[in-house]
Amino acid sequence: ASAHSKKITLLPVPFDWGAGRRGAKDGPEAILRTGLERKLRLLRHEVETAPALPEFKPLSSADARAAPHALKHLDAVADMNEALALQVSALVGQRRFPIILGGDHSIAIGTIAGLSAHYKQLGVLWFDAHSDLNTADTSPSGNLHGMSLAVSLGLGHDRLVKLLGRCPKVLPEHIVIVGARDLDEGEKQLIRQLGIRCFTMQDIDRYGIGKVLEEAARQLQGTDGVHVSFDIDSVDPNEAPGTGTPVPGGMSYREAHYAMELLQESGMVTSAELVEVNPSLEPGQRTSRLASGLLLSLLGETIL
Ligand code: EXY
Ligand code: MN
Ligand code: MN
Ligand code: MN
Repeated sequence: ASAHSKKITLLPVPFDWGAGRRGAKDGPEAILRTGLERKLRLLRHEVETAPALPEFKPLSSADARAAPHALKHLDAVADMNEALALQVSALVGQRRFPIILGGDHSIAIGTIAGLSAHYKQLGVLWFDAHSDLNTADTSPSGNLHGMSLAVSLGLGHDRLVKLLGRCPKVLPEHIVIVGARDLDEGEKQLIRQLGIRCFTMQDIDRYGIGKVLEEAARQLQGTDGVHVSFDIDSVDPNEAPGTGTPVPGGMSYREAHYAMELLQESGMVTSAELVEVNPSLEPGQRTSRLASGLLLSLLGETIL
């Protein structure tokens, strides 16, 4: 094995009750079908695919019809994330490099909770068209996948922010958002108020993705681990049509790949998750292939 070879565990999380529409629970299977495990082995990593997290479902459809300002499917989201946090924490304890396959973006709550049990100064690189910084008070939808980053900052329902005890899981200055282009008013306020580093699509247009990643890395200096939370809707819908909340004007195929290649070169990344692939929303496999390819770039695949 080469100097950079990692002990990787692919952890499928078939969950989509944090999203407004169903289907992202089939993301992990679609991504794995691209041959991700085998291709990671070709990069000289030791790779295992863990059994999928059990499916957590709402007990009744009552909370599905909840008022706009309620937290939809809170019980299912909380139970799933507790199980996920324990698994992620165990993997890091075994010195494995976890790659969590979602699933909607509410799974970041559990992933980050699990990581924060080991990394006291965790850095989070959040690739997303959105910022997922809503709270019950600001959310226009009640969908918890739009609140996961806020929860990790300690803002949200008790059952979510206190997972595994420590709260908050991550500090505002250790978060960098990349690719944002659809922010709610309350999210914008929170970003300004907390001084969160947020590179919008305009920043990527202006400076280029390379410079943006350079700045992001500078911001995360002094962290003891860096988690890449990659929402596939950060990429343009032309390249990633199979996702539940597509927003025009996203990162190009190459911008996304180059970001992953730069992160690989930096050697700073200690875990990753890939979320919001919804295979039911496209006829082919374009989006799951893209997702798989991005993870491969992050883990060392090169063009030449
Ligand atoms: N900001 C909107 C909401 O909170 O409902 C949309 C959030 C979509 C979340 C996606 C997956 O990143
Ligand atoms: Mn997201
Ligand atoms: Mn998103
Ligand atoms: Mn610091």
